Amino acid sequence: MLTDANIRRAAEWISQAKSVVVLTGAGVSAESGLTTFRAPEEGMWSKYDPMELATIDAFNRDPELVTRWYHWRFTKALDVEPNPGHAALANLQRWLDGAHKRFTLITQNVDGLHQRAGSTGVIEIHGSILRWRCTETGEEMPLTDVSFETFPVPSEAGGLMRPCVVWFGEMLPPEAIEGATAALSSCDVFLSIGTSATVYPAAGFIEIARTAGAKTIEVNRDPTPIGGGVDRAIAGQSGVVLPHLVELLKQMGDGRDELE
Ligand code: BV8
Repeated sequence: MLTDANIRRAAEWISQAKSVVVLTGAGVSAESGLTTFRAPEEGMWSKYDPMELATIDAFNRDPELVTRWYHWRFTKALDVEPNPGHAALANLQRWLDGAHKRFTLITQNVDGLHQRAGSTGVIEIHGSILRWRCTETGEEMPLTDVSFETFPVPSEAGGLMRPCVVWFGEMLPPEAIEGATAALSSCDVFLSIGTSATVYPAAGFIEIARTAGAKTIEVNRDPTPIGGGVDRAIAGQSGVVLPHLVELLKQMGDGRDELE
């Protein structure tokens, strides 16, 4: 079906919604220049599979390698800028807030770009590479308080510093799961954006929304396992589709001036 018709339909559903939940994945940061989990990386990291590195086993086996990988990732994340897709989601939140509708952004991304674009109350279900913690005490601190003079980074308590991300095989933060589940269970529109919908439990979030009776929309560059089951599948880049969606909301809105 024509993408424009799909985007218009999605905008109509959002304008009539009382509660909107968005789940984003690495694809939303792709247009900022951060590679996704499944696109091959260039340079020295091209020979490594992120799915292998993002594990507690990899960290225990080679803490220097994994620490260097995260140092390289957060250095890139801090070097790039949020893209129009991030900005559109922050804009959408302002519009929905202005219309006294609920909006929840759940992200699998750990790069902090949603927050830098102005999104607030972001549920980081896989944590953040901008916070690190001691493996011994669990004490968390911002990246700025961690010294990367040596790899791996020793902690004061005699352990190592690790990023506050959820590795494969690790539990998601209970408060993130609670917040996400509460929002999903009471939403009437759910958007899955820039994710391959292959990592659980996030990939199962759409089922919670569907069970709650929500309209489901996917915005993704490539086909995914959930594309065949959503109410509207919009093929395209989030940095192009999302600003268009917000533009249509402006036209539908009753002169709300929350949209910049
Ligand atoms: C858990 C943080 C249970 C780190 C990440 C064995 C043991 C335990 C669990 C499991 C197991 N086997 C399987 C599991 C479950 C496992 C899982 O789901 N595995 C998958 C591979 C099958 N899940 C877990 O382990 C989770 N924990 O289950 O714990 C438990 C219970 C009790 C006790 C102990 C444990 C933890 C999962 C979290 C892992 N951490 N990240 C880091 O970032 O370094 S996941 C990682 O993948 C990232 O967060 C990433 O976001 C996420 C998903 O990937 P996507 O975001 O979707 O990115 P991807 O590259 O795949 O896709 C990008 C998409 O964007 C593509 O479709 C592309 O087409 C599209 N795109 C590209 N450009 C654009 C675009 N779209 C739009 N516009 C564009 N411009």
